[in-house]
Amino acid sequence: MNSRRNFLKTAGIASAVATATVSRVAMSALPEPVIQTQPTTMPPLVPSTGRPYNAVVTPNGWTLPWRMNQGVKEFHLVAEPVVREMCEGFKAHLWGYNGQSPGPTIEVVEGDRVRIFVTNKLPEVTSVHWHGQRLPNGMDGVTGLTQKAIEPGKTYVYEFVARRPGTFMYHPHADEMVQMAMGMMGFWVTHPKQRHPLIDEVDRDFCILLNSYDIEPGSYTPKIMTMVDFNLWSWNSRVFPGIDSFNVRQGDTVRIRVGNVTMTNHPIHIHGHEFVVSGTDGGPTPKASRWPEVTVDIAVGQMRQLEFLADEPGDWSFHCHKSHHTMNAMGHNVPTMIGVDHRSVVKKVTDLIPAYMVMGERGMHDMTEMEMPLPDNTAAMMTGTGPFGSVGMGGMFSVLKVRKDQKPGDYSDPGWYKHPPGEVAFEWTGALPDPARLQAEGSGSMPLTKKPKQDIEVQIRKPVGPMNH
Ligand SMILES: [Cu+2]
Repeated sequence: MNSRRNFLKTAGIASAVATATVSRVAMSALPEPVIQTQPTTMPPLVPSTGRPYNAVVTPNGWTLPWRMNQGVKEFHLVAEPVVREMCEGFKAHLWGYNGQSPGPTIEVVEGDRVRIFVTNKLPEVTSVHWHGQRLPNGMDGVTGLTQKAIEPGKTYVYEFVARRPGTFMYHPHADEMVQMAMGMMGFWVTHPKQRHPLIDEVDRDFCILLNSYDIEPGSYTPKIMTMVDFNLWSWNSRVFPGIDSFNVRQGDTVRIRVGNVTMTNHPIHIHGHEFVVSGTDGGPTPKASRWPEVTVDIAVGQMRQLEFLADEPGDWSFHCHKSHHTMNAMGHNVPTMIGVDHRSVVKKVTDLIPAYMVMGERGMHDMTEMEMPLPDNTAAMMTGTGPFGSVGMGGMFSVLKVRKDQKPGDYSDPGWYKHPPGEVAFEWTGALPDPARLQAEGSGSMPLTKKPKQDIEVQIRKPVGPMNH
């Protein structure tokens, strides 16, 4: 979580790195590519040319600057290997654009003529597909079908008019399984050119791409042949506690644009507020089709706009509701040990292996507090420390911070919420009466024809196999 001062510092680094990465001479006719390698959330890029709009924020990401060339907005994307810090102490060797995965967010206005130069610095061919856009067929970016593959070292030019306002993304349409598993994707927002009956102006506008990786603890590069068993569930290629909080002012209207570039669905859930789905990658939704939700399931390849009024102050969890998607890398084939009394076994084992440690006999929360030796490059499985102790989370988890005194346009982290007296759950210290149980509990719908000789009790055992589906 970062301050505005950090934004400015990293902005300086960005332009210094840019000139070093791609030779200025080699690309004199092209817009100079801007490179950003820091995982800091950059402030909204307020447009200095072209039509005005309320710029978006990409948590732990940034927006790509452009240059105006005779009325055309020119961008330069560089597809290249990148090192992405997924959270503190954990770096992944990915492929991305302009120094990062995901690539920079591209923001334009409905009706803009857009020219995008794409330079391929990957070791294999690529292309860029502009997911959801209305455009001439030959600009659709499908290798072999609508264009030649962009060979390593080559630059291609895409040009089209951003015809439809809304929420879009870009990604390769060449060796897709590998290139998306390696982190190649980015956000695209087309703002409406004038007041739109179905697109409200909002005070805060966020963009997140849901992505997933399979990186063995201690290693750096994703396993590209993985199709379902991913072990890292990320937002903008970051995992909790590496995902910045969503900081808003009480009374702000908030839009969170979400795109799913993983191989499974994600029920995205917010605490303390109800939202509506105001748009998809197909455009804004008709008002009559919007109903209140606190969770929306986002399928593979889909984009959704969540919109709400942030009127409840506090630190509100915002996360994927698949509980194994709010955990980081771990081994899966571990039997459940809840309820197993290890005391007699432990004595015997520690006589042989003094460092032996029992895991999970009272659940897994203990894992969040113990200091376990981890391999050199990995993320703790369940972690993050809040004002009341360990949060015990990882992966697709962040916090919506709603504050009365957050200034308009200020996206910096306000720190932890200070709860008013009497508004925090507290420990009951009085006597605990015996529970009054219903006598009728547990009767079946039909009588058994033959009574079993003895009662059977089972223990729930989870997980029993790979669990990352
Ligand atoms: Cu999920």
